[in-house]
Amino acid sequence: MNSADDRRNVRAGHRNGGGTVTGFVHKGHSPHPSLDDSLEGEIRAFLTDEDQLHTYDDLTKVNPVTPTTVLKCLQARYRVKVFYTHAGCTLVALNPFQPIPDLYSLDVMKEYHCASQPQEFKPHIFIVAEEAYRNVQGQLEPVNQSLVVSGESGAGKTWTSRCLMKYYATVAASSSVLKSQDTVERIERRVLDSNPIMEAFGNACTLRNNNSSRFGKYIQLQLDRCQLLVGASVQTYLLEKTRVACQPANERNFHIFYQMMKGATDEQRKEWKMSHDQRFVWLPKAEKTIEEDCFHDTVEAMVHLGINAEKQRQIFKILAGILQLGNVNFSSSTDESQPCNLQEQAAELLCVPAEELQLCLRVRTLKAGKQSVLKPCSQAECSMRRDCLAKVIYAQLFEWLVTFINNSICADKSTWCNFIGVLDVYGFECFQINNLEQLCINYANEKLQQHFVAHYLRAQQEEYVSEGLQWSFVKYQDNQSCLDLIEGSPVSVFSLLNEESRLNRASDAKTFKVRLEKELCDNVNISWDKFSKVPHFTVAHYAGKVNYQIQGMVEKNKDPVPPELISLLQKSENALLHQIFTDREAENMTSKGLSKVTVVSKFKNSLESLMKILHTTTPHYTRCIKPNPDCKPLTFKKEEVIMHFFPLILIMGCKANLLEDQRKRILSQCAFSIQCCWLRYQRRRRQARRQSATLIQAVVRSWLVRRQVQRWNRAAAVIQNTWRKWRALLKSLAEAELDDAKDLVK
Ligand code: AOV
Ligand code: MG
Repeated sequence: MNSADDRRNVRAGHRNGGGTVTGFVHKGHSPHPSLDDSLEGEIRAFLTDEDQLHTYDDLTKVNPVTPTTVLKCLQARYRVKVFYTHAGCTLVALNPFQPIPDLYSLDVMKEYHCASQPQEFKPHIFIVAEEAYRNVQGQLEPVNQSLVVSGESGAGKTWTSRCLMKYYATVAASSSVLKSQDTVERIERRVLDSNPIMEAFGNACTLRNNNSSRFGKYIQLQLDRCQLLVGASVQTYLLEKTRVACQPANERNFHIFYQMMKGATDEQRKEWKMSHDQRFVWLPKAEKTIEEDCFHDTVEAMVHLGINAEKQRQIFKILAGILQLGNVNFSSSTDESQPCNLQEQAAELLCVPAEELQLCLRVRTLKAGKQSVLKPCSQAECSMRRDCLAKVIYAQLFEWLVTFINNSICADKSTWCNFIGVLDVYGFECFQINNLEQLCINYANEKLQQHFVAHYLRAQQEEYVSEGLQWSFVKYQDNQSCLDLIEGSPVSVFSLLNEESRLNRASDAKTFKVRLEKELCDNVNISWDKFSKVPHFTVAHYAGKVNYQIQGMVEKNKDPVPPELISLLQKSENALLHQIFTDREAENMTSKGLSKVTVVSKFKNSLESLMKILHTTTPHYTRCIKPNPDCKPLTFKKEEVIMHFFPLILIMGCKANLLEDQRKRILSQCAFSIQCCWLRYQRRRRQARRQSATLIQAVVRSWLVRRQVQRWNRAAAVIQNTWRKWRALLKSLAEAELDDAKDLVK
């Protein structure tokens, strides 16, 4: 096409409102010629002035959008204490790691809520909140909304979720009150009070975050026809119950134990057998956190939610019993006086017969037909049974609490018609040793990333459709293949893990490893280091590669609970303990112990239900960023930010110093961006001129990619083609302008 044709097309596009876009990707394999050296100089003229970077409210508007400019922009904004920035349809929230006075005040809430165009205000989490709130009513019919908060550990997800809940509790406050046994409370208060309770029982101090959520949470805020908050319901995911009995080095147990230790009255201490100087094996002394001072707040929140004094007593006695259980150790010698004494104390607190507890921990019952054989356990087996008892009690207690909270805050279905969901799940995790918990967490993140990418691209597409444009784009390489590897059928990591768990072999780790290597050897997303001393497999996730240790994975997936332990707990005279092991939840526990549903099957099912809900709602994404690994106030470390921000930059279509497979994804994204820009060009000349910066940015991006991947002929062809068209267009635009000017003069 010559420049005159281009010019005509531009004008025709202007008149007709656009045309069909044909693919930009050159299909042939022609040798790629070198690009014009003057390009860099020309492009520079359009680049964003670095001094002005902090003024950019949207990262996609920075020119060019490269990791460097995006980082500089975020850093510049962070320096001037601006913590929120848009990134297209996503909000980026930088963690200040210090309270920012007035940023979340009532006045600020009102300002955003009452504004006719809140999106024109400075970026803020309240814009997202308000947009969802206005969307809920819908133009034709009400549409449920979901606010998805993502980011790595310590990035600020839980903080942001709390802000969102406070916002709705304020702007959608209703006059409805709920009456429980002892209290009459406004519903907003109760919904907010669910937070301190769940955080006390489900959060812990880790190396990455002093208040790290060790479970995922999706809370639905229920709104009535007048859009007033009338109730809420909470769904939780995969509590890290292993923490009760085993805390990683320099990390702590759940906050509630420390709160009890610090906040108990003398009377309570006596009842809980917890003296001031008492040492508990399961309460390692790591860095102190402010959360441990919150016992009073936790108890107050319990009262507000209707957990009466007697129930509280039962709860705390169970927790004290768990702590005592942790001090029980099993010597191999015949001297059993020390463990017995401690076991008695634990039994007393758990209100179970001491001899039976002793027997359950030390002797295994083997069923042989109708007969039972008793077999003494080894020292290691005894410890495992003790840990298992503590974990199952804590996990069931947590579940009971969540059910109680739901009963207390959930409105009758007839009183609400829409909801706004807030999702706060654990971020992507990659430690030195990763196990089943990390596999599940990262699998959840893969699912959410896929949802996010689809949403982001759909948003772009809708923009073009609304402008009356037909378009097509190079398919973005999504993470479906990684998801197939983890959860797909017939063969995947989960399916093999489940099969091995069902077969109950003695050498399950070994056979699981052999089967993984054999049956998934063709999958590009999984690899092995055959010479490694610790058997593991490596999964290439969207956010990077993670090594998963094979040892112990099958056992964790089975999560067996000896049936003797369940029967023991059912005999407890602690009414709550007795109830939680005999009521509805206990139905899942067969007479052989917990039912055979494996951990990954349960998690996969609950995640699928969550995804179903997300698919039926309008999503709003907030990406929280942790600006430094040490949680230091107002400190911005580029290396830290790029590492965790990368997946978002990737989807914004930038390039970085990446791994080979990630480069490919970028390339396809580049081609997509170029097409989008080209479309805009064709649509309207004036609009196209405004958008030229975006085109340049795409060209720069492509050019930079090309420099890195010279051997990719296709990339070079795309770039060259775009560049040629762009120059021709600029020329034609200049000529068109000249014509227009001449017309005007006439
Ligand atoms: P997370 O939920 O993303 O981590 P949090 O929400 O617990 O992270 O945030 C970590 C800490 O950062 C909080 O305890 C606050 O001290 C601080 N913080 C976060 N956001 C803000 C803010 N907007 N203003 C002031 N301080 C903030 V994890 O639960 O570990 O994935 O599993
Ligand atoms: Mg959290």
